[in-house]
Amino acid sequence: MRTQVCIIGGGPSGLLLSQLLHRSGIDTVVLEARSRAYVAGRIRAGLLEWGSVETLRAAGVGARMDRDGIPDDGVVLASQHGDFRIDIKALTGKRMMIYGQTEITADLFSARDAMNGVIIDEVEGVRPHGLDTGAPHVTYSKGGTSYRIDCDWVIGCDGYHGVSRTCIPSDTLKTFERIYPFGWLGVLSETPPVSRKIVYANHPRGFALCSLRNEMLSRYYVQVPADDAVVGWSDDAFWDELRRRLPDSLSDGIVTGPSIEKSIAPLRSFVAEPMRWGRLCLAGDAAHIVPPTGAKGLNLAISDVSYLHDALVAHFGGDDAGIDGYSARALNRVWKAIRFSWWFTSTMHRFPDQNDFDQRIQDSELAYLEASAAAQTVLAEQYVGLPY
Ligand code: FAS
Ligand code: PHB
Repeated sequence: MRTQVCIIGGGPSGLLLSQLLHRSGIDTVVLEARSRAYVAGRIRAGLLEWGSVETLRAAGVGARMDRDGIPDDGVVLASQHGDFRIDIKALTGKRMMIYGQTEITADLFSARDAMNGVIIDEVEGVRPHGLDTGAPHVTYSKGGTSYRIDCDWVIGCDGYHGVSRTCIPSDTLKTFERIYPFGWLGVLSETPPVSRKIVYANHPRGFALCSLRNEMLSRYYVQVPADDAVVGWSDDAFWDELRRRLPDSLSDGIVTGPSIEKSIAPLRSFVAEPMRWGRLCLAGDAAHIVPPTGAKGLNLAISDVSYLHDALVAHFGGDDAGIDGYSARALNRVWKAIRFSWWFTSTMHRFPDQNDFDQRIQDSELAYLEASAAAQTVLAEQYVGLPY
């Protein structure tokens, strides 16, 4: 088989890149290790920057998002000393969109099918070759048969545990990492959300987050120790802990119900440089991971894909400036989101070795944010997403 762009990984990054390139007349093949049902069933992100909204619309997959998504103009920060709202739209002129990653994946699968996009799932042993030549190829197997795809470019959209990043020589690849000593226990429940606003809560017992997917689908998180196990958390224990960490004005309004999804996600900050080596480019979680505090993971994947789409269209038109500048351009935006997510995580979470001084520092950071339009603008422009 031959194609112009072979994409390893059929999550949001790979599917969106395939969709954008196909609409621009560029041939792609997506290789995905898991089944379509598995990929479609993954419950992850829920909050889109405005740049992501515009990119999804440009890809022709914005209709359901515009119909079912919930535009979000602000964010609430809470602590033991009360809560306050930051008006993102008033400060930046832009808004966020609450729309689950699961829905985005479904929209992308539908669009790919409508265009007869080539997605080969449940593949094994994917291996890129000849990345340092002008004629790379990718081998893989499926159902016991081996295959080869000759291509012009290989794009690693295969997430943190994928194969692509390992193809960059160790004397070229540099990684940066911060592992946080806690995780997020997340619950999805078919209950009315306690607030139509997303609420981030700092509490001496630990961080909590109130989010939603729609009027009858709530998404909540509480910080838990890094070695905690979801089996130790009954639904009642979760609801009790969530209430303890929220101001009374919110905790009194929590409507509980059975969890339809309950899982613990570890938190880390991670960046791999460069995001290009020869005819290989990395995008999304294959290149970077952020703690979900700033809701940047999926949004960074989308900006990487937007840059790559523009660069590859120009490349196939004879102009290599975009692809030659892709890694530096993507990393410039990635590192600003990494910093913001690190700052927000450090401000809102309880660290195991934290003392009273540290709690006072967090309290004063929130008090300054509450009182300062300048401080709120700094948070708002990063939260809604820096320009592409
Ligand atoms: P993905 O990991 O989504 O997709 C990579 C794909 O590549 C997978 O389908 C995998 O099966 C496939 N693959 C891997 N190795 C392969 C191989 N060798 N061959 C072929 N295919 C291979 N982000 C937010 O913004 N907000 C959140 O609240 C949030 N919560 C998260 C919770 C969890 C538990 C996790 C893990 C992530 C969360 N994220 C969140 C981040 C998440 O949404 C990612 O940023 C997003 O899925 C990135 O998409 P991809 O880059 O496509 O990577
Ligand atoms: C979510 O709705 O899942 C969500 C919202 C905001 C975050 C992280 C996750 O910062």
